[in-house]
Amino acid sequence: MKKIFVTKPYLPDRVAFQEKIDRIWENEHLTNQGPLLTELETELKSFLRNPYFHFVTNGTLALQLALRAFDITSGEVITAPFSYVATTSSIMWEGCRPVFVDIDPKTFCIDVNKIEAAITPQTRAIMAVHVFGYPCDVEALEDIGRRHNLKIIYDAAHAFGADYKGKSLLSYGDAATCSFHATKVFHTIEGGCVISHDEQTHKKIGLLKSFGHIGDDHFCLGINAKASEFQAAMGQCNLKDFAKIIQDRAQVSTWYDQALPLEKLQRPFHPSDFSYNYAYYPVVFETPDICKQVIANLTAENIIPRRYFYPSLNTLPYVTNADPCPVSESLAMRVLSLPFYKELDEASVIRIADIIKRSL
Ligand code: T4K
Repeated sequence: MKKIFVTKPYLPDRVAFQEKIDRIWENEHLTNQGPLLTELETELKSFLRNPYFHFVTNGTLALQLALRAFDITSGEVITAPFSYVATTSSIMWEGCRPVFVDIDPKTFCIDVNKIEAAITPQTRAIMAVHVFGYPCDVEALEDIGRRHNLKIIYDAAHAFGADYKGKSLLSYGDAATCSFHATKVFHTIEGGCVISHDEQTHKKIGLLKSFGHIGDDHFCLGINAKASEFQAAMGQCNLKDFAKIIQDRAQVSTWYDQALPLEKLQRPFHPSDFSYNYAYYPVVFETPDICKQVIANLTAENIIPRRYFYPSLNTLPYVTNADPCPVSESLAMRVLSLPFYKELDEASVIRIADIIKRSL
């Protein structure tokens, strides 16, 4: 039987994609802000209702650029331990120390009530994560940032297409980043973006992502985070199909809701005035042993879920002097992201749910 993985990248209509590729052949412009990428950026600015948008080559460099945009290359950055490793690694790669603040047991996002106790004279920013595409407490974070003069940077890698209180989740904070990796709801094979809110920061990110120069004029230290026309071609096709992708993912989510014994599982908190993008379908089991049993039983039937997110990042082997984060550490031992993608059919969802029911 064919394996069912945690996700399957969306592939657009091949003829539509070929037409975009033909344009690349005609233009003979492969990268360095080509015409297809410029068009895609315009479409994404309009989709996200924000003109201060930069497409970059992945969601990790996006995080690094967001820190650099505010000259944060030393000191402490307060962050959430329950996320993909890139949230922490980007902070460390930029020469800062991650300071972990535990998560809220309901939302799985950073616990805003514990942040202020972690602020020191060395704190430069707060990098919070809209984990699985669900919102952090953005109002409380904005208030803390304002009162302590700290930049709020959101790792919104999972949040493309999620709206909270009438606007995109990507429009909160001093800056927000997203990933357009092949495994994401909207993807460009590899890709990502940085969103800011003023002309000066936007211009700075533009320089930083492109070696710090425009033609012969060199302004600052930069890096290469530029994207190719092939990424843009995939992005243009996928953005056109995005509404349908979300609609189909919502259907798969409903099938899971109906088939799973939800009274025995925990799911992330869904606040009011929030429109979800169906980025992931995580479930939390009562104990680590049950979780391990479910993984074993699914794997035995060629179904490969993923432990998004394990381990809790404060326990990474190269992180030193991190405080314990009991809520995150416990969640990381009990959480599983179930297979979840547009083409997953109802019969497969029922089969997965039956295996889980048997394991419980
Ligand atoms: N911040 C957060 C909160 C993030 O979650 C991420 C990335 C980032 C920052 C950094 O963004 P990027 O720099 O990646 O743009 C995957 C993704 O590679 C990663 O982008 C994502 N988060 C993370 C949550 O998941 P892995 O190591 O789990 O991927 P992998 O290769 O094991 O793929 C998962 C499954 O998907 C495979 O078992 C099979 C299927 N698959 C995958 C690919 C790539 C396919 O069927 N075809 C494919 O082409 O990290």
